[in-house]
Amino acid sequence: MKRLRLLLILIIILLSSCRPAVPPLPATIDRPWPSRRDFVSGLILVKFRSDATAKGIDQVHRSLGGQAERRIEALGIDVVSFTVAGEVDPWLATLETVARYTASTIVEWAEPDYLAYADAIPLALVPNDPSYSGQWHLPKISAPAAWDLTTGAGVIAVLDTGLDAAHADFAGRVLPGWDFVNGDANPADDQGHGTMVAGAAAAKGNNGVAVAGVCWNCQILPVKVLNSSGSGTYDAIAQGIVWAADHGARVINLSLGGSSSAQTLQEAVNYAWGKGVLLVAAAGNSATSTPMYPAGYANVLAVAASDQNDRLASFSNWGTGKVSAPGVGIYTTARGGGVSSASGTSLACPLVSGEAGLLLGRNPGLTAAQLRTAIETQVDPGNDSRVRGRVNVYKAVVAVGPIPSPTPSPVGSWTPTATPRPSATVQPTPVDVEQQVLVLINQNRASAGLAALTMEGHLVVAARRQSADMAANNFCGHTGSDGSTPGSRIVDAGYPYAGLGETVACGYPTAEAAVVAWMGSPGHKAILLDAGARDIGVGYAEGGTYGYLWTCTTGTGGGPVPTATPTVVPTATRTPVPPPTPAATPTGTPMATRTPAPGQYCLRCLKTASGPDDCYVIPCP
Ligand SMILES: [Ca+2]
Ligand SMILES: [Ca+2]
Repeated sequence: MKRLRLLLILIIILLSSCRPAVPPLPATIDRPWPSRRDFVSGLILVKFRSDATAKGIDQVHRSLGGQAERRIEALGIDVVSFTVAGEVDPWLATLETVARYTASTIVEWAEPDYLAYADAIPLALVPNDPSYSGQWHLPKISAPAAWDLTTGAGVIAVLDTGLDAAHADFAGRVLPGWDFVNGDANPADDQGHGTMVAGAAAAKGNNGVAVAGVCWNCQILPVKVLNSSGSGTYDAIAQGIVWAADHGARVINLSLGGSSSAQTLQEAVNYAWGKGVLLVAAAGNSATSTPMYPAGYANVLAVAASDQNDRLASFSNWGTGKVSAPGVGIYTTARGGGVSSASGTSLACPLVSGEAGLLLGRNPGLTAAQLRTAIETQVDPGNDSRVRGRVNVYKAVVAVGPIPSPTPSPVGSWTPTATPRPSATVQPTPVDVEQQVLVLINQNRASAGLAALTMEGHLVVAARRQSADMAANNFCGHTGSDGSTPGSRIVDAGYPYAGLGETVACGYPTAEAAVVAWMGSPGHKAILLDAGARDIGVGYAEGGTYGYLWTCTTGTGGGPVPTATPTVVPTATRTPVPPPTPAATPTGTPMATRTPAPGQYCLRCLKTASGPDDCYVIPCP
């Protein structure tokens, strides 16, 4: 018996030593893994480094048992399948495959392919009659007054279960779409959710049929990303977002959400936002302030649901930065014709997408950021402090103004205008773009419920020093050509050492592009959205092969060191701030901790997949 046991142990040892070598796991995983229900078994999403060769990628797939299924070309993300053996827990198999891919030197990152769900709660069908009288939500948001000024314009992409394009309330306004669930050109609705959502945004009004939407003249781009049971993969949603942005959408409606944040979804969102598309998403129906995705991303306008008394709907997610729109008992278009009624943030979301269409009808030149600002600021207070306020369509339409009609010149005095000057000669000055960065960062902070940062003269000196250094010496990073660090530059500038950190961006031609890039990167975003930050300095310079060099230096407030001689007078508008709060401990893998004099602070750099590391300045442990 004893011999048998020894033999068994020996066999086990031999089996163990025969296992193929597995690359080491990454040192840390910087976010909690989501619950098991939220992923697709046998699929993961992988981003290879841009310098990876086809041969290298093929070797990785072969050694790890993966197979490339398709590629989201614009994002450079591969959908990879792998076999899950019958006796293995599919979730653990997915985590292990993700970890093995992540450990490859030619992989930037890998993640599970998560699932998102439609956010509507269907109610009873109502008779197929013209039902405007039941549409309480339209007078509530002052849509009738807005229709006197415009009935809208522009393309709204509806990423959902598809669309019943034969419904009379969409006649003549449905563009050719795509079905990313079944891989065909017919995004027919096999569930009903998408048709309800599209009608809330854009059903034809005043046509004697069914219901009225908010934007009567918007074109609808149907993109099917949810299946017949109302769920969809992040990979399909990301493909749909990219496709819609590339096919003329000015607005993308996302009445869906998943509990997991994911790189693939975020990169798709940033791609569309970077192309000037407004993304509007349902906040979720979980009655929590915990974000759902894509609603939780900085570049997405999240919409909560309110009721007839402007209170938050019982099911609605909330957040102080979010707008609300009616989402209880909403009459809208039904699959197969006629009218249906439903509740959910899925119904609140398209009212805001329709609002964006009305704003575009009033002023087609509005940027996505301008649309968002008008929608978020032109709200009524509502009756619930858990959200920013309930949208008011009329106020927003008035706020964006009529299109200025050109003043006719008297015929006799008309002279040919000079050749337009190249845009380079009318570039904003560095001070202008530095201010733009501040405004954009503060918009992102407001969306996250955080206090605005104040431009601080000493930090401006530190930030401009780094941007000028990068421009003059043609590099992109945190260590200056003179050996200075973010921390030493803050101290040199005379700011008391309660500094937080520095972000740099290289090669982004506009303030908006630089801020979008920062917000799309978890490390940079964490610095700029740090709850403990009070002050900021922004520096901008041009030069070198990068062309455009941006630096933001943040501090916890407290103003200049009393003994130092400031080289720049702090701005007059600066208001007193509370005593500095301790800097948040950054997450990630500490790669190096240096302790520069005078020893009050430490620089902690986090390894990034490509480019310079993210560095934070923290109080020394
Ligand atoms: Ca189809
Ligand atoms: Ca109608």
